[in-house]
Amino acid sequence: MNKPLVGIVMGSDSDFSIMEGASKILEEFNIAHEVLVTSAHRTPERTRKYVQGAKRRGLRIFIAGAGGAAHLAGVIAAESTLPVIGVPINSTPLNGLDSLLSTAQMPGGIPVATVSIGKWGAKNAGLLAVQILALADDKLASQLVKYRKQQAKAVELKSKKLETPHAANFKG
Ligand code: RP5
Repeated sequence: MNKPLVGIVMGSDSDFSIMEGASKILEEFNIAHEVLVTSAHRTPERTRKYVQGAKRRGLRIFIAGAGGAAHLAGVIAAESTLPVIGVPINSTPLNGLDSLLSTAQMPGGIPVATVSIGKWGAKNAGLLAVQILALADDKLASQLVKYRKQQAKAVELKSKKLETPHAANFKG
C-alpha cells in the first residue's frame, strides 16, 4: 500500500457524510490518503501530535473539515507549513456560516485555503489537493484535463435531454 499523501481530518465522525466527498475524489484519482477524526477543541493534544508527525510520514497536504467554531484547519495550519485546505461543515443551527467564517478568517501569516460550505466544499477540497499534487506529476495533470473534459461532456448530455428545438442550432 502506498504511503498517504493527503490527510483528511474532521472534528467529529458526524462530519464524515460531508467529508467523504473529498475521499471519493482522491480515490477516483488513485491518490493514497488517510481519514481520521481529531478535534481542535476536544482533543487538542491528539491534533498537535498528528500534525507534527505528518511531514515525516510523507503527507503533503491536509484537508480539514469542522463545524461551528471551526478551528481545526487553522490549528493544523499553525502547526505545519504543509498546505491546509479547510472545509466548513454545515452541521450547526447557523447552517455552516459560522464554520465558514471561523475557517476562512485566518490572520495574515497562517493561510488556510477555504472552500465552500458542505458537500461542494469537500468535493472541491479533494480536487484542489489533486491540482496541487499535479504541479509535480504530469500523469495526474493529464488525468485532471480528462476529468474536466468528461465533466463538460456531461453538461452537454444533460442539456440535450431538455433542449427545445431552437437550442439545437447552438453549437457550443
Ligand atoms: C464540530 O462540532 C464538529 O466538526 C462537528 O461539525 C460539530 C458537531 O460535532 P458532534 O457533536 O456531532 O460530535 O466540532
